[in-house]
Parts: sequence; structure tokens; C-alpha cells
Amino acid sequence: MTRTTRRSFLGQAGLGGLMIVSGAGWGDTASAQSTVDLPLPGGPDRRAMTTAFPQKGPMILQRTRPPLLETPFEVFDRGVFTPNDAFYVRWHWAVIPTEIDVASFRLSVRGHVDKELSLSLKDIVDGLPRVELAAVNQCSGNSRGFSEPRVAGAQWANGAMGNARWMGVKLKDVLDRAGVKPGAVAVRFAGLDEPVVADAPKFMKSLSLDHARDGEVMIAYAMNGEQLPLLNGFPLRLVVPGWYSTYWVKMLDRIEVLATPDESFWMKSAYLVPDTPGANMKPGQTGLAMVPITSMVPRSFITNLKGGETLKAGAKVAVRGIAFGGTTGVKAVDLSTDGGATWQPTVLGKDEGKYGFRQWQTEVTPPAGDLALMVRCTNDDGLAQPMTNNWNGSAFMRNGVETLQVKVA
Ligand SMILES: Nc1nc2c(c(=O)[nH]1)N[C@H]1C(S)=C(S)[C@@H](COP(=O)(O)O)O[C@H]1N2
Ligand SMILES: [Mo]
Repeated sequence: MTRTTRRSFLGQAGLGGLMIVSGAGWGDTASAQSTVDLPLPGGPDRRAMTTAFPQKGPMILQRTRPPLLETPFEVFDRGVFTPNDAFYVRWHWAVIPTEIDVASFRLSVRGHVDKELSLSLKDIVDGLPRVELAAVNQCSGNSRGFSEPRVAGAQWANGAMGNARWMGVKLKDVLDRAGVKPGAVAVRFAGLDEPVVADAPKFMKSLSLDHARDGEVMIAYAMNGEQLPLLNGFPLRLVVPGWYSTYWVKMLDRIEVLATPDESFWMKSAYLVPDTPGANMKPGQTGLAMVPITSMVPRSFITNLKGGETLKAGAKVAVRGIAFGGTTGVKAVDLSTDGGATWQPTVLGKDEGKYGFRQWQTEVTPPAGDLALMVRCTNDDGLAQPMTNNWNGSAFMRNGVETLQVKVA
């Protein structure tokens, strides 16, 4: 059961009240739900659907504790923004507060600063200029379940991503208020979640000082015009436009300015990729330099057709979907029906900002037979999705051209 109480906190911002969610025991009834087809090369072919998590509608259950919930793919066909109640969820550690007291919550700013800060939500919402930005939040391991050979980690299909309009304040404004001392090099972020065992490394991520002060990195208190769902980081989360979501620290309550590079576990030993184009390597290849994962690469998906479905021969059929450019906007989305020999341009939907999803659509009139539809995004930097999928030991940054197989009869 979910108990909610409201306090008018963001009232002034026209956002309604901040909520305290009691999610104690969430997910406990997860096994009693329906299932969804989600065939992955190494199995399984089906997954449980769950409605047992607070502020979430039907989600694909990848794991209960800590919660890993995947967005059902058809959600991406409904609009360019991913609804909060369908937005995917990923946590590393299972000790996650189920209640946040909005009155006593504080965000601390410490370390290599002139003045330490302890900011209330009111200080942040009412005291600093508000900014808004559409951006894709994508897990580094989105689509890992399609990796061949298979690698360890959450076996996501393509639903560990979402696009939202984020609202909050600039991280730069908060850092300026504290006054960064000369000699600072990085800024580290952590939230209210804790490891289950005491000596496990608390989840923390950092950005270079220049990145942290670029004026785009945001401390968000709302997504899609509502407060953040608890599981997506209520009451505050970092938004790092164009970068993988591992940096988008949720339930953010501490910021630490560092005078030396961050050598803690989650920067030094986790979320590393081979330092090669597209983070691509051969299975078993050794001797590659490993570097922290950073920015996203372009991707595109067909959202209105399902693999294996049958289309009518000789009839016009609409094909549409979503794309994103990574660190820059979508220049073009092209479709191929001949294995990539030729490409037809598609029509792009409204530009909601370079970091967000962009809808695209076109039509095909296929002859009878088997049809492979391939879709390829090229971003504003001219970077296109590769024809074959990149591979690495964590299946991070997968972004090859997607192929959807359908029948035409
Ligand atoms: N505090 C905290 N923030 C976190 C994480 C976490 O475990 N703890 N996981 C990160 C990772 S790896 C991902 S993919 C995103 C998921 O964001 P979402 O649950 O809002 O979709 O949160 C990021 N922020
Ligand atoms: Mo992630």
C-alpha cells in the first residue's frame, strides 16, 4: 500500500505539493502480476509485469530489491516525453528511504569551497533562478540483454531510457553560492540511498569542475511538470544532459568539491569502457585502456511496429519512432528496407531540444515476403549509428542500427 501526504511546497512553482511516499514493502506483490513478451538472445522470452511500486503504472520487473523496472516499449510510441509513471527505475543499493521529510531535507555543499552550504528545498526552489530542459536519461547498460556474447548485469531490453522535461536550478548557481576555491578539480555527488552492507562502497559519482560549472548540468526538482517520483530521485536529482544516467545522482543530498581527482570505487573501478571508438572491442581482447563512461551516442527505434508482426502486401504502412543524438541534436533519421544498401529519409517531428527524443515518421509500401526494417540516426555532429553493434564486457553504450523483422503477406 502506498500512503501519500501532501505539503504545499512547490505550490508557488505551480507544481502542487511535494509528496512523502511510503513505499515500505514495495514490490512484495510483484510475482502475482501478468507477463510480457521480451525475447532476448539468451532468454528469457517472458518477463513479469508489475504494478506494485509507488507512483508507477505497469512496469517490466527486472529485479525487486533494489528495484530495476523497465519501461514497456509501447510507451515510446505514445509521445516524445516518457510519462513519470512509466519512467524506468534503476538503483544500485537496496537501502532507499521510503519517506522524505520535505521540511527537514537539506542539500549540503562541502569540501573545497569558501562557504559550506546547507540548503533547504525552499532555498533551492524559491531562492535560485529556475531552468528547464528536455533530456534523455539512459542507463549505460540499456539494451544489454541483446548483447552477444551475453555479459553480466541487468538484462535490459530497450526500455532503460526515457525522455523528460526537467526543471530545477543550475548546478553552477549552487556552486557559485558556495564559492569554489582555486585548485578545485572535480565535484562529487551522492544521495540518500545506502549500501546494504556497511563496507560496500556508497554510490557516488563525480564530474570535472568545468563540466559541473557548464551551466547545463542541473539539480532537478521536477520532471514533466510534476515533482520527481520517489524512485526517480525525489526530491532532487542531478541531470547531466547528453551523458549516461549513471551520473544523474538521485535523492541528491550532498555535493563535495574536490581538490584532487575522485578515485573512489564508482569512478575508478565501475562504469569503465574501453578507450576505443564507440567503446567497441572484441570479446576476449586484452590490454585496452579503460576510461570512465561519459557521453551518449546516437540511437533510433521503430515504435509503432512489433518484430514478427504481419503487414499487408502492396499497402502503404506508416513507420514511425524516436531517435536521439546523444550530446547533440538529431540531424537525420533514415530507413532502409534492403539491408542498408539504400536509405530513405524520414520526416522529423518537432524539435524539443537537442538532448531529448525526436520523433520521426515515414511510409513504406512493401511487397510480399520477409521484410527487415533498419533505422539509423545521424546526429548534428555527423555521427551515425554503426551498422554492426559495438560490444564490450559490460555491454555499455550499445547503439548499432536496429533491425525489425516483419512479414508481408
Ligand atoms: N542515488 C543514486 N542515484 C543513481 C543511481 C543509484 O544507484 N543511486 N543509479 C544511477 C543509474 S546507473 C541510473 S541508470 C539512473 C536511473 O535513473 P532512473 O531510476 O530515474 O531512471 O540513476 C542513476 N542515479
Ligand atoms: Mo545505469
